[in-house]
Amino acid sequence: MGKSDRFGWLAAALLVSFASYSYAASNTGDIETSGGWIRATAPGQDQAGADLAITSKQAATLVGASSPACKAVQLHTMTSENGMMRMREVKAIELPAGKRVNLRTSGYHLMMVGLKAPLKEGEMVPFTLSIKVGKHRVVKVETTAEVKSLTATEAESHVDEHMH
Ligand SMILES: [Cu+2]
Repeated sequence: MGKSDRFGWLAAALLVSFASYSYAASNTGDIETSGGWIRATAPGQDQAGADLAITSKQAATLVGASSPACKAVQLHTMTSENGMMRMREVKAIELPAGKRVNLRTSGYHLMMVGLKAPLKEGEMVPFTLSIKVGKHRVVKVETTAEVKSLTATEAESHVDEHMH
């Protein structure tokens, strides 16, 4: 092994350890998502509400989302007004440190707007979440949501019944 080979090997080892260090420091490893699902859509349906659980080790804020399956993804909140479920867009959803936040049970959902194709049972839909950690940094977190059948028990929630 010549001198330059040895240097090359050392540089490679340093690069690997630097890469794993910067991954840990990016904090995306500190944010976990689970249980993403969307109800299958009927032909012609333009929108769909997706549910998801997010756990962040540090206090963070969900500030946006996108998906290649639709034109835009909005953060929606749901409230009951005179017995009617209504939803509106919000700019941010708080993710308290160490707490698993289930969007739907917290009164939120990801609203997919402008679906490019009907969502069919069994499909996995990719999402990119923009999560603000600390005051200035926004990390991108990749996740997926499974499309469940139109008759899925979980889908019999008010998510799809509320009005715009
Ligand atoms: Cu909505």
